[in-house]
Amino acid sequence: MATSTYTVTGMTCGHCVASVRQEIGKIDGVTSVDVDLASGRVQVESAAPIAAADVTAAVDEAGYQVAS
Ligand SMILES: [Cu+2]
Repeated sequence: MATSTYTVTGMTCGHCVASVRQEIGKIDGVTSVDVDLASGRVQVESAAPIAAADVTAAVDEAGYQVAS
């Protein structure tokens, strides 16, 4: 089990949260995605460690950015 945390910018409502959750959830091995709208913190749990680039790409796909 691996957990990684990211900060996502640009989310403004529950719809944004749902989009981010859905895109990250498509990544192979992801078991849970926790998004805090107020802080932009996204916690990703996966069976094995996943590449940060995959999460960045998924967030990008949803229309938001991962803060570096
Ligand atoms: Cu929104």
